Amino acid sequence: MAMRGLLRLGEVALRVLDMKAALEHYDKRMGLQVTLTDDSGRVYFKAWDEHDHHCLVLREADAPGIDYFAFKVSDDAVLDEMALKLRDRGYAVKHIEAGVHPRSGRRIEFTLPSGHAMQLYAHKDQIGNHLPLRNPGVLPDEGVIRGFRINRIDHLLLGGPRIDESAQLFRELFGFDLSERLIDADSEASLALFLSCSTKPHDVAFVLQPEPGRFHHVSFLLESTYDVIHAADMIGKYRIPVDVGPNRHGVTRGATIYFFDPSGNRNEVFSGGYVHYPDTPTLTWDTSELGKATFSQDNTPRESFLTVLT
Ligand code: M3P
Ligand code: FE
Repeated sequence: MAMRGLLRLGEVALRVLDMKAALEHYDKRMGLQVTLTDDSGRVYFKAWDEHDHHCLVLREADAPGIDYFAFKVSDDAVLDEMALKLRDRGYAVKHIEAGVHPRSGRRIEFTLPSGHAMQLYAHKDQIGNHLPLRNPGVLPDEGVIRGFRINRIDHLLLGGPRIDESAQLFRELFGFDLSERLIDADSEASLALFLSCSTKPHDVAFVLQPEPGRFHHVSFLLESTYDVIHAADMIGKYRIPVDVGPNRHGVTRGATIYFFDPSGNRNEVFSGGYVHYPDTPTLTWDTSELGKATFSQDNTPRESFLTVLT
């Protein structure tokens, strides 16, 4: 595939209040696999169909929320290229040596106008997706796909101010497309912006919030729409707090369910959505159809969905 530059969301680092409760949620219920617990007590997870060592890092702290997120890039040269371009635009760029983040090559880190720490890295150890690389077949051994049957990490939604500037950086520097946007029907101000570096409807999104560095949700891909119902059944069985029950987004057209981890961080599992290409026109929603944009099966906006962030 002719893909160079930023490839995908590769890692999200969240704070949790209690690691034991977090393990019950992310490992036992969601079915992510623990690949490492490091000396500092951080726990690293991957989804079954990912090759890289981890996609989620949890750290115990006094308040929930996001420490940083990281995109994987196609090759090492991209890191220097992007560091130069970021510096040209006035961003302070921190260089992180290989190995500081376990099983990872060197990284660069900078802070977005929305207040979020973002990292780029080109290398992370690949430990495999439980299938051989030669004649892989389609199903790993029994017991590997468990819990919510999550295939992989997919995207995240971040809350903060100056979302137009953050989106501009992704478009102009990182080559992302603005796939969709939600604007105020009167002022036309941006309320949410959806950005794609792939054929997915979004890889990252921003929602306008007064406070910088807020976390709305991290989302994981399921194989089928029925798997959303299966996840919802488990969420009910184990009394996991639900934010919004099974529905379909107008934005991105994904079938979705939102729920909270024991620390109040929002998670999403979803399936489907349209295919985005670089020549797909940007879609615009406005607040006169906020319900349809967010939850298209009942056209009803949810107060908590718009206001609860960590
Ligand atoms: C998603 C998604 C908003 C819609 C969010 C959509 C904030 O999270 O996965 O499609 O309106
Ligand atoms: Fe989402």
